[in-house]
Amino acid sequence: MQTIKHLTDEQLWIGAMNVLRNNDLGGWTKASPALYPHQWSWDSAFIAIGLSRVDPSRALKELETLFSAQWADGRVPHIVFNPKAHDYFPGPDRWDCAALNPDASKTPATSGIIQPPVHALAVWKIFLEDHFAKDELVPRIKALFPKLLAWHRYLATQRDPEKLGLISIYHPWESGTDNSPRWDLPMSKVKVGKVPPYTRRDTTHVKDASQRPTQQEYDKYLWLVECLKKAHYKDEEILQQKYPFIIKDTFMSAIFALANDSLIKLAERIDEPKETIAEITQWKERTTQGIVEKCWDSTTNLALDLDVKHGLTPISVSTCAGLAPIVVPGMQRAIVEQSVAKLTGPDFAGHAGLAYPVLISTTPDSPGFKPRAYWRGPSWPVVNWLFYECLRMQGFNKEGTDLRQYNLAMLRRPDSRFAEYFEPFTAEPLGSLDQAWTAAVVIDWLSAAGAVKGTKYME
Ligand code: 2M8
Repeated sequence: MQTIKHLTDEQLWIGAMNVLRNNDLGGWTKASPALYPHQWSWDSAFIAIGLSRVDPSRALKELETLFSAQWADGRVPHIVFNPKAHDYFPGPDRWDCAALNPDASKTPATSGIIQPPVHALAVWKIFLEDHFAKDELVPRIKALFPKLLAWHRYLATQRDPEKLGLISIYHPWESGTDNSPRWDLPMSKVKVGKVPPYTRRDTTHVKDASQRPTQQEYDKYLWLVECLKKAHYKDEEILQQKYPFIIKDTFMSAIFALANDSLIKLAERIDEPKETIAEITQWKERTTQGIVEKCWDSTTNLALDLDVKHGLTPISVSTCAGLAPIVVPGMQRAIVEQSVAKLTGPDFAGHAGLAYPVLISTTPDSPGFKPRAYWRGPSWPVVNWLFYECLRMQGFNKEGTDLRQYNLAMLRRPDSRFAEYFEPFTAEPLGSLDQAWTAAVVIDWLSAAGAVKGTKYME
């Protein structure tokens, strides 16, 4: 039997640093070398978390660059386009945001939708790293704070007009878990109209099409973009029109609660007014309540998304998003315990036959599971990182540390190459290699484990 020679901590560290350096375009980082040549919103937040361990100033710059493309209404677009990259579809012309919405960023051009708000957590991490140094970044953090606040206010108001504490999304791309079975039922109700012709670019980079969404799914994604354009990317118009896909996203909402917790801690440390802290606290508490009262399903022990277009019907699927309560600070203890049991149990990380006991995106026994397909089964190291972080936040140190060590073991295989996602039963690397956020979480994990220290990010 051939034995695989795993990378040492040192080799893994050097590899991760090089992935980040090679994707670094000066002040911001592309999500991956070829498949994703632009700046993605939540990728940048995770990248900043990794960078905070080696260069907090550069980490902050990542977010300052992202927020320089924030819209006047507070939204942070899911993609900030790199004007030099033309090999991604849909690009800025297709989104056409600046022509359709006066609040949109003109330069740089952006998409018109959002992604989960991990940013305040990243800024909090940067603040802590900087604090151990000399608090040099505080003036820059103070300057960024109002932008973070405007982003959260956009989410709390425009994306939750019902004040349920739950964030509405208008497109599977907004969830970050694009092709998850979470969206199968609501997307099956979307009837595709006339989509202008287009050529996909993703399948030229990922040759095995089974790892990417199907053509039918892509047509629907593009149809929703046409519908958003028709509504000028305006929340009021989207809500008034017969816009076909609006979901209360439980995972996005949980991340919002976590980010509000970070924003409160940040606000306290940089002496923001009491009223600001009270406002953010209200958002955080409302979300916690919303998830418990509306999303938690005690039959399956999962938090479910709700279909707004169909009377807030819970969407019953078994995906990692259902473990959202673990992400919510101050969540009821019994619900956290049940969610942790679910995460470590036979449906997810404890499933028989997994190559490594890590968190997979969809449970193998559920409809819609596909072990190689995008968000339908494979494991994402970056999602594992989020749950690792939150397990520890909830006091489940052993479970969190185990998750970190098993992920690192998988990523130490020489062929892992910081892939975007991994087949659960074979640990085959899938999607893009050299994915920036995978490298970033490796840097954070190795730092947390005390494994490697002291390399400079850039000379
Ligand atoms: C994937 O999404 C983009 C669209 O936004 C794509 O497939 O083209 C998702 O995994 C998303 O969560 C991620 O932010 C993005 C870049 O890594 O890729």
